[in-house]
Amino acid sequence: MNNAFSVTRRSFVKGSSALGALAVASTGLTLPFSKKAIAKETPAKSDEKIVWSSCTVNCGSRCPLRMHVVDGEIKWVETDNTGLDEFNHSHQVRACLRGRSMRRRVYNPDRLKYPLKRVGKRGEGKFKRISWDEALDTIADSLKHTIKEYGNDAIYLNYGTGTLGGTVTKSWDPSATLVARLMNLSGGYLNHYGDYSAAAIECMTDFFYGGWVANNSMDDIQNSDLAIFFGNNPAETRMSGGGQTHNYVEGQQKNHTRTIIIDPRYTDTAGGREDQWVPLKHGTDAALCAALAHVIITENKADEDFLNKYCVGYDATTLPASAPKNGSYKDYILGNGNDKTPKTPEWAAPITGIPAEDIIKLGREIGNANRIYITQGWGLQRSASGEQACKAIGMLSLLRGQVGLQGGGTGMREGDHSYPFQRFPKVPNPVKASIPMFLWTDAIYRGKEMTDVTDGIRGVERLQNPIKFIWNYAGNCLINQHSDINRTHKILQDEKACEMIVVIDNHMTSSAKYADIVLPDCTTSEQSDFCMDGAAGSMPYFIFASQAIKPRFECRPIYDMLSDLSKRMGTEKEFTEGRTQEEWLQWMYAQTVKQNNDPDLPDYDTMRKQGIYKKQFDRPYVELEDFRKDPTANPLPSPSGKIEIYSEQLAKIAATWELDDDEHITPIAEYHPTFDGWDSPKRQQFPLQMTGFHYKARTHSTYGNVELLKAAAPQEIWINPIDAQQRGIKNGDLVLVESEFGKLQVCAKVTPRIIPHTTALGEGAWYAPNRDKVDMNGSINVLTTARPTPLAKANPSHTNLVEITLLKSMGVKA
Ligand SMILES: Nc1nc2c(c(=O)[nH]1)N[C@H]1C(S)=C(S)[C@@H](COP(=O)(O)OP(=O)(O)OC[C@H]3O[C@@H](n4cnc5c(=O)[nH]c(N)nc54)[C@H](O)[C@@H]3O)O[C@H]1N2
Ligand SMILES: Nc1nc2c(c(=O)[nH]1)N[C@H]1C(S)=C(S)[C@@H](COP(=O)(O)OP(=O)(O)OC[C@H]3O[C@@H](n4cnc5c(=O)[nH]c(N)nc54)[C@H](O)[C@@H]3O)O[C@H]1N2
Ligand code: SF4
Ligand SMILES: [Mo]
Repeated sequence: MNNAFSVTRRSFVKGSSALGALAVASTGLTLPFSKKAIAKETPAKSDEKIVWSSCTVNCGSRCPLRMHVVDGEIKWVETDNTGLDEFNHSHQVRACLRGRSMRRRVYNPDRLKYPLKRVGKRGEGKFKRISWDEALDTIADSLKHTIKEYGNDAIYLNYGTGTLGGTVTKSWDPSATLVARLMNLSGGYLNHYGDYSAAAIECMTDFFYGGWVANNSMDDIQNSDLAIFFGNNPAETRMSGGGQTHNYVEGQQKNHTRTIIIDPRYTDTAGGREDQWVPLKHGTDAALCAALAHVIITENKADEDFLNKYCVGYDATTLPASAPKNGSYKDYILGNGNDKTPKTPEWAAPITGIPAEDIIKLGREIGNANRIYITQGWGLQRSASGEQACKAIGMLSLLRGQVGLQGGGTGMREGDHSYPFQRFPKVPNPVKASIPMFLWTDAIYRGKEMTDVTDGIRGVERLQNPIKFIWNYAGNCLINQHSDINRTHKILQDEKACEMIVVIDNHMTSSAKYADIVLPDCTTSEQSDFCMDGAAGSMPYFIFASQAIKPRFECRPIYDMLSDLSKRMGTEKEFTEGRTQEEWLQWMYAQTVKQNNDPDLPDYDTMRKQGIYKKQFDRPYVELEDFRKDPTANPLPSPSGKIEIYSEQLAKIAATWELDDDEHITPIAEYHPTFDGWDSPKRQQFPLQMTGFHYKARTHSTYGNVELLKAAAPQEIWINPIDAQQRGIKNGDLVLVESEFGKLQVCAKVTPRIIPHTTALGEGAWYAPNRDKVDMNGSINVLTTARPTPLAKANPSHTNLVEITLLKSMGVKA
């Protein structure tokens, strides 16, 4: 049996905590028993059946779970035990501790049991049980009323990623959900663009590359001589044995690739495997990259042939005619631009907190390496200067001509090989208007004021209606996951503003407490679905998750409940096309078999028994390989067909949008101080920067109610010993964390793993306010700002200023 508690040859790594070591155990590394033993099916007892299921939450991975079911109840949970389990050779897709605790989520006391109608105020959590008929009638009436009184653009599908890994049950992106299918058959709904994950980088790459651009897959690190991780922490954010963390650990070891981690925190990805940790102040990557570029350019290491052939705007040679004469990237770096400031290492040192000599050394390493795998996570772009930071990092890969090469890459976030799978067919949305996803609360109270140039509205110049009806399927962004909880609370209190909120979830979350109607959904264990979309490197796969147990209480699958609702909306025939959920699965699989013409694909029944299908590619994925080979035959979708180091479109936006003085949209990547940044005057009152991070204890808020996981990886705020000592705080003490927007209580983790004057708190803890609105659980969004970033209008969730004070000494030794 392979379980997460096996000791691995890396479980001794320094600096990694218990769950970090266990995460490594789940990466499919060689375990101290023979391969044969691993591949063997764990024998089921006679009264027990083993059913393949899946974990479908949004952790960027996707893991199969083998449910051991006795008398209709899940007794324990195992994971993938198939394949050869070798690096880049059909390795095992082993679940992390969260997935392995699925039983504790399915049988959690917080489970929603019946449809509910709110009887108290929004947020109070007072409900009465109602019948399914009453719930669906109420929703149908409200939908019809909203469409008639206001129009379809007053109906909003809030962001929700709780089950994005499903196919029928897919909760993200919104247009791929069954809720969208239902609404589009009745006239549509208000769209949103961007997402809480990566809105800034998505928006910036549209102008940089002409559309989304990823990177080589992480196993390509085996072909690089230098790997640089800018705020990318796969040991915590890609914990499945199926993908990136496995690829990182194995690939790095195979080639002994020199690895540098750039992060304000010493992460689990560092965890003793790194060659160098370069700690920097949050929000200063663009300054660091400018100084690295200065070293590379002045020491003649820039690949000018590449820059001139594949890009526009590096220097005067390819600068668009509309640009100012001194407007190129090279001019900016060397100090010939309007700011007349050369971006020397000495300039960047006080901004970043990194000594100039370290910047010079790193610049030379990048300048001298042949193949460089530069990768960035999304934490640094979930910041007030997110758009600039992600482009600035991308510039390093361009300067060294790494795009489209094996062992090189784009400098963006890792990509994957993929396996085509037929999804549930979409119905087009007749509504064209689209808001930035982060501005949905604004669209409730000032919808009609929002225009293209003030708020990035797309599809129309101005919104015609405020949001009146919210669908919230498999999401906790109504409250927990959206910034500035106290502000959202106030906006949702007004029942005349947003008139109806429907939440479809498995658990009584803080968002569910704000619903007018709550619909109890089945978990993945209670229905069948195809599951996929995990970051899988060179081995894409899909999972046939079969129903393991009957739906609990009165829970119903989303397909069933919305089919019933479609009857009330008069669209049942179009919604179901006459198929049951099982028949849709058969249909999608038949289409997939037809499209792929892959002799290895088994028939439907065999696939169900087999549980997982893996496709092994023979080499790591290379992003933009065709463009690199022939940029004329394979141009990019950008206006010039090339990589736009200088973007004329951005120059135009900068000239036409309404922006505040501290907001900067620039045609090339530049560093500018930002609101709530390291040099903000607000630091007089709130002297500590606070970044968030995605935490191994949970996937956002999901699994946040599993006591075992809370004990294994407690919620705590990281604080450097220097800052702790100044405040009389010792490791384990209970502290009060306060920002301009709210207060919370949490225990302190006093550790040199975070730089001085910066603190860090894992996002996703369940919001639990006391009477004074002080959150008692360490739920970060009582502290964050609802102010969006300038260009993408994205969530700057990691840019915060706080003060921390001691509440209670716990007498725990450091
Ligand atoms: N401060 C701060 N805030 C952040 C972030 C941050 O870094 N800092 N990160 C942001 C990011 S990147 C993201 S993606 C969002 C994530 O925000 P969400 O998409 O809201 O993610 P979760 O909190 O996991 O909420 C998922 C919900 O789906 C429910 N769920 C799970 N499985 C099922 C199912 O099968 N059916 C149904 N109906 N429900 C199900 C869960 O119970 C949970 O309530 O948070 C964002 N918020
Ligand atoms: N266990 C777990 N895994 C997850 C999730 C989860 O909730 N839990 N969520 C999933 C989702 S939806 C997403 S979008 C991804 C998120 O993936 P990411 O956005 O990459 O994850 P974060 O932890 O927010 O940020 C990554 C790192 O950036 C660092 N960082 C913060 N500010 C800066 C900065 O200014 N510069 C630099 N260089 N580094 C900085 C943080 O300390 C952190 O270590 O993770 C996915 N995986
Ligand atoms: S949370 Fe992610 S890594 Fe963990 S089991 Fe689920 S899909 Fe796999
Ligand atoms: Mo995300």
